[in-house]
Amino acid sequence: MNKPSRRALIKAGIAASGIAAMAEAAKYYELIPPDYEDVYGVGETLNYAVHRITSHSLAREFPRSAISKDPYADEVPPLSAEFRRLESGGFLEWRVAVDGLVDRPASLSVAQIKAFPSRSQITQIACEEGWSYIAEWIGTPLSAVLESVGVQKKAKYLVYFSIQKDWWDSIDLTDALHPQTLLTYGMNGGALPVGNGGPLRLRVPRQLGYKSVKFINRMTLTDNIRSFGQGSVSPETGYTWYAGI
Ligand SMILES: Nc1nc2c(c(=O)[nH]1)N[C@H]1C(S)=C(S)[C@@H](COP(=O)(O)O)O[C@H]1N2
Ligand SMILES: [Mo]
Repeated sequence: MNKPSRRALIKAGIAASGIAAMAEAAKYYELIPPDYEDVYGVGETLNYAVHRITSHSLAREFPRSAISKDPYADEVPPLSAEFRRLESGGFLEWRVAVDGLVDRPASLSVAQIKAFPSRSQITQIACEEGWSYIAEWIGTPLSAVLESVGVQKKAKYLVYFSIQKDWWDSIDLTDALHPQTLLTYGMNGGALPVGNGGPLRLRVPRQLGYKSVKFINRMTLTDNIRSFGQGSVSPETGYTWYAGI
């Protein structure tokens, strides 16, 4: 059977019976976020599905003159002795593992990440608690890294982890392959400061700040996001898994 076009389906759905049809469409296209079971599940599903079906937009990029003077480094709990050891070695030994549904699992150093094509962009990072700043982020499109390891067709989500215990998150492949999703190692012309997530931070400018996880040391591709709880630490504290802006 040919799938009806998503837009046609949604238009018909909205005309016919609104939310119920929309929810059916979301199910049909597997647009159910991993935190759908909590109190706000229906809302989360509709929000995510609508974003995915109707917009493939870019996050706003700003001129250099808009860069914030003082990029706010949100406080993180004291970092581990292992982190401090890697930091004192200039992060030469830092590795990011890329595994799961890939043809060639890899363990990449920061230098290897820097050998990919680099891109910089000036975007805003916004915290759900109300503050934000604009910075130039320098890194490599995550898509380049994913291409190099050969993401398997059945992969649907990227789950990414921080060296910081209990910090991790996930995004779907639409966002993982989005041209503005960068694995960053630089900020405002210099190295990415530790306070802002150095040596490696995943910048996901199409979503709220908490999806931009600092100190990335592992990324895994999966088709089974349910095996990762609600897909993120955020839903456990009441924030949505999909935090599109
Ligand atoms: N590893 C890690 N990543 C993290 C966090 C954190 O505590 N640990 N905080 C998140 C939240 S809630 C926000 S709003 C941004 C803050 O980014 P900033 O410190 O550059 O302002 O980082 C996100 N990434
Ligand atoms: Mo935040």
